[in-house]
Amino acid sequence: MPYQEEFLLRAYRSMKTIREFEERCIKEFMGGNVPGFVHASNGQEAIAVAACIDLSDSDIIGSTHRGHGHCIAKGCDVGGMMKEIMGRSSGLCKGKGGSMHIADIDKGMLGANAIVGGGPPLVNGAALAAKTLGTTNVALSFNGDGSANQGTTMEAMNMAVVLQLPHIFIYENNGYAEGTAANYGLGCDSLTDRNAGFGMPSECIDGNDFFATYEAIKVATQRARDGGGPTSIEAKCVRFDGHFIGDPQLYRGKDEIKNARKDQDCLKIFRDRVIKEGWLKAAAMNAIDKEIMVEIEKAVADGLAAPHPDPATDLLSDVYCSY
Ligand SMILES: Cc1ncc(C[n+]2csc(CCOP(=O)(O)OP(=O)(O)O)c2C)c(N)n1
Ligand SMILES: [Mg+2]
Repeated sequence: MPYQEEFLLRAYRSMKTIREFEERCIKEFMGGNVPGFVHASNGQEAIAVAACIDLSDSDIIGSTHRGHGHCIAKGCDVGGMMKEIMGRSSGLCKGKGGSMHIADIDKGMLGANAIVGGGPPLVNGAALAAKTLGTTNVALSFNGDGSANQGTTMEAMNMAVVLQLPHIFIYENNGYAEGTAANYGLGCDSLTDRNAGFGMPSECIDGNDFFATYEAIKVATQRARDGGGPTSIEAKCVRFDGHFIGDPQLYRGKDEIKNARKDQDCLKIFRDRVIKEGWLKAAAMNAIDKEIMVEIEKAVADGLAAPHPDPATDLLSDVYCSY
């Protein structure tokens, strides 16, 4: 068996936790329990987990506006995240960040980022710190197909090549930037070829396939740890929900999502593969499913019961930080 059972169970647990977390966030948002905007990443779980599963807390990731899955895959506390999304003072960022600004430096989670293309320059900083300090740490940025067109993203790719930074640029190409299809918004046929033009190894893989994604990112991560510089990985994937929760999605084809949920569900694909290969038993995964449902139920109950920040004491704190 090419993978340890413990590794496969951990991968499944992480992906399934993201799926249930997102599906529950959608429900709670629709029920009026979540303020602000929420962008769910259900459908894209395999990429987050494949990218983060081998990382340590000293490896850094930078996320996007669609960042819940990246946080969970990097080890952020699910209860603390739910409280944060609900705007409670015991949330991971004291309820002041919400869905689009979750960060947990102790876990190497530099932050979600509401600025499209805002992440890669920050992640370059983390990668430069690793290189300057002579560690073997790596830094990964998650990017969308839409953010690929931002100047900040392209500047960051160029600088990562020039400085040979240990930065892996992961492009989650879910086919849309808000309501604009990637085949309209990208002025080239292949994001992978465009990124190779910056002078870094560049690969395109099926992001619905956990194993293909894991193997590609593993090679890129090892290259970065060995001083071989940055890599671009484009992972083709599917966004199961709208751009934001509540998006009517009138720009998507009839049955597009129904068909994607049937044929391109990374969790189903993972389950089918590990059962077919005889690597895991369905019963072991079903048991994990049950544990996750309990964990999510508790996260929601705790979140709803937790206090909001107190304007009298919390409004003006954390505005500046001291070094
Ligand atoms: C600098 C900037 N421009 C525009 C927006 C508005 N906006 C938020 S998400 C988004 C689309 C991003 O698409 P993509 O990078 O493909 O990520 P996805 O939503 O598909 O995960 C846009 C245009 C923004 N938040 N920041
Ligand atoms: Mg996109």
